[in-house]
Amino acid sequence: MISSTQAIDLENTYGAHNYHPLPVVLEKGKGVYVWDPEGNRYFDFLSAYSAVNQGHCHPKITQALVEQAQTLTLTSRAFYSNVLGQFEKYLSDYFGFNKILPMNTGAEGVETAIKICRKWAYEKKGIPENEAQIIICENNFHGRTTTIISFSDDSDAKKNFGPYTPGFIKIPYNDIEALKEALKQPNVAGFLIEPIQGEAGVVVPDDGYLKRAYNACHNHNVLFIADEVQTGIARTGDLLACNHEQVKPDILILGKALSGGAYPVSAILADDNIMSVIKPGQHGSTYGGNPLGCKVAITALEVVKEEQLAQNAKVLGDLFRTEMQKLVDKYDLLVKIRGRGLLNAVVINDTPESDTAWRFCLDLKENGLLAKPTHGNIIRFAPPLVITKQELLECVSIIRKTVENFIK
Ligand code: IF1
Repeated sequence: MISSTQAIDLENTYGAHNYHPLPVVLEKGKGVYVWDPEGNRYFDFLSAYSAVNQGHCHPKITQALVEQAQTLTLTSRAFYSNVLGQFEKYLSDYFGFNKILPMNTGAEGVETAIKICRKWAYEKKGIPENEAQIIICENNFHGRTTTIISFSDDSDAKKNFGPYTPGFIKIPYNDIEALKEALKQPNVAGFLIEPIQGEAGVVVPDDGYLKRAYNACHNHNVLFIADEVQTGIARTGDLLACNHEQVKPDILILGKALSGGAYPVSAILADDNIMSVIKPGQHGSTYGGNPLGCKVAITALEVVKEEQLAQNAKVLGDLFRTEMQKLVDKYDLLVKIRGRGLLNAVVINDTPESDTAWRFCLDLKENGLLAKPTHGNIIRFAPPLVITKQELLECVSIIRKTVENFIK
């Protein structure tokens, strides 16, 4: 066993410095809790950016992983497997789409959706080849591949990674008139959107925005593509964030908690009229649809239903925002609490350039709760959806204590 200091030194010495983690080392996880090598226990209020909705090391998911790992892990798609079709049917019935295309990471899912949208535009909509445009939103986060950062407006994610992929039209988020204006442009193929913007700081659009955006897209024969990598799998108090407005996206992108944080699995879901544009040999990946990931994902989704995680996220999310609003009203350090279900964020009363939110997270860590700022002065609060009311109220007490003792 190595100490926290040793673990940090090793990462700093041998790892690329592509992150600036909070100074805490995690060695063990169970449910809503994680422990460092020294045995200190923390509430995990990040859930690996909503990949661990089912809680750390869920016994049912772990058992499925172990059993399949001792049976067959990877076949490639050169052959069929006995598990992939069952996974595809399970997701088809679970989410209500005819077809599933399995990948591994969320970014691969987004890239796959972009490719399918473009191919559909050329072969079904009749847009001239290489002219397809996809509308995206300011302050988006869809992953870190070269095409995806090509339409990012985060200079850290984008600078010096050019030349960039063309074919994207940027509009403000939550602005239906801007979308309608962009839809008048020629060759628009799709609209790629996060139903709630996660990295931007848990930005929830106005009620009705998703439905109006969906209708506007369909009035122009443009695909509505929902990136639910972070908002999906019960995180926002419904199975999908799009469900809050009864919107069924033309292409749905899932990842993260699709496999409960045990193994990378992502998937793109669409109906036959769209997915049929993909023919053999036109897309795929070595691990996409592997039996191990499929078995883990089926089990992770079973847990969501069996433990009613969406319902729990809705009830405890409302309670969390109610309790946090009391702190916002009482302490000027906290400006606003916002979110849906158990995807929430608090805005700290300082500039995005300040280190106030960072220092507040350091104090939260000392008090036994792990969270991290998204941009500058916004702290995301997203515990595993298995959290109990008692545990949630204990976390509110930790946040309250931290605010009371915080020296700005
Ligand atoms: C990191 C952010 C969150 C996502 C949405 C696609 C992806 C993500 C809506 C790509 C991934 C992760 C990436 C991770 C941190 C985290 C993150 F801070 F980067 F922006 F959650 F907000 N669509 N988000 O949120 O999925 O390829 O990572 O599996 O890069 O540090 P991925």
